[in-house]
Amino acid sequence: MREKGQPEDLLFSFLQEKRRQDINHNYILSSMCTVPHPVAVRAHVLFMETNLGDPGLFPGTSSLEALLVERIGSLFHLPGACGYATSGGTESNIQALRIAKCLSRLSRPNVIVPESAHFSFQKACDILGLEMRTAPLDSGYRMDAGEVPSLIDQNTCAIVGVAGTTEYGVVDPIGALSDIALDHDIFLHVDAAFGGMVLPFMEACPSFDFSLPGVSSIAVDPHKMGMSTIPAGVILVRDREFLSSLSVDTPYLSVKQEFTLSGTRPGGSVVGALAVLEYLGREGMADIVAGCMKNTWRLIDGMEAFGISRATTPDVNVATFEPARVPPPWRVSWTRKGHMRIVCMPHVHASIIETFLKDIGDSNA
Ligand code: 0PR
Repeated sequence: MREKGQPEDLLFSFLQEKRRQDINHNYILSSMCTVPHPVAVRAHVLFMETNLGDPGLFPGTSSLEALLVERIGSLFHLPGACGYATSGGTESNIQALRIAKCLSRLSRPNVIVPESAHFSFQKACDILGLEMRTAPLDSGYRMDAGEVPSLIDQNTCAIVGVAGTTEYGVVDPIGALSDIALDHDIFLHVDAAFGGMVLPFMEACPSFDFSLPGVSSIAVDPHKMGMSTIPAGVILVRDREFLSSLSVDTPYLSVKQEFTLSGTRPGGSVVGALAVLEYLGREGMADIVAGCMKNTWRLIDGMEAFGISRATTPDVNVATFEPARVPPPWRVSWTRKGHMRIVCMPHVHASIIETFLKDIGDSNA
């Protein structure tokens, strides 16, 4: 490190130069994150130095984390749901499988995930020593629930379904998975990291939450469609005992036990997540989601007018297409099957979609 410190103006011109190298959000069509809502930024700054890892020192912040869990629990049809704020979908998914493993007390446990599962499940299985069994998808890229029972054996500790898949934006048949989970008495985790902040605000949406009796836990990420600052995820569980199964003693903290994965945890982004929900309410969230869905359909129609067909019809604001030329500086992403993927996040305004369509039309004419 430097022997003597650098003057602030020099330092910040260096930092600003680096920041300019980042891609402008006006061209980012590949991301499930977005520009945070201004109230999230304001709340984040207010709670910048708070640490949820030692909640006894920050009882006000900690009560806001509890309120966030309560708000999302009600949204997911279980007002008394327990949970806490994680660093995002990866941590929530690891914790869900950790709970399932703990509760099962199996020595060689396996879990069943759809082929479309996010790669965080690979990390979770690796860390937890779980065998990962993959269920195939149907022609619409949804988990084929009919194939799940044949993958279950006496060592299966969890089934995972995804509500809003990363690549194709579809919702797995969570209702059918709930029935299977109840029949076999197996933990069912729903990864709604993306869809959890979209589906409840749509006029008609497939069931994916605690209204289905077999659903044991849900992951949802305010730092995706919840427009909070990063990092903000939430894991919710049906039964308080599920989280208690992960508790460890924390002898010198202001609380005596914790069940989180991270120790030190930011309050800023968590309060940011709550601030967005409180400020917008259901109506405001529904307006944002409706706008994103309108843009998704406009994009699909526009691309198909150029002869670039959709790969599938999504349930949420993720559009996928047959491959086509994408001119710079646009940033799209590509699925494992080679489809072009565009996420119509709140920062991807209608005018951005029109400019993108014009550029695509010109370069694929
Ligand atoms: N579950 C699902 C369904 C996800 O889509 C993601 C991330 C996760 C879990 C993991 O969440 P965290 O990344 O918060 O731990 N999905 C995005 C993806 O892989 C993450 C992302 C976001 C990637 C912004 C790129 C990007 O620019 O596509």
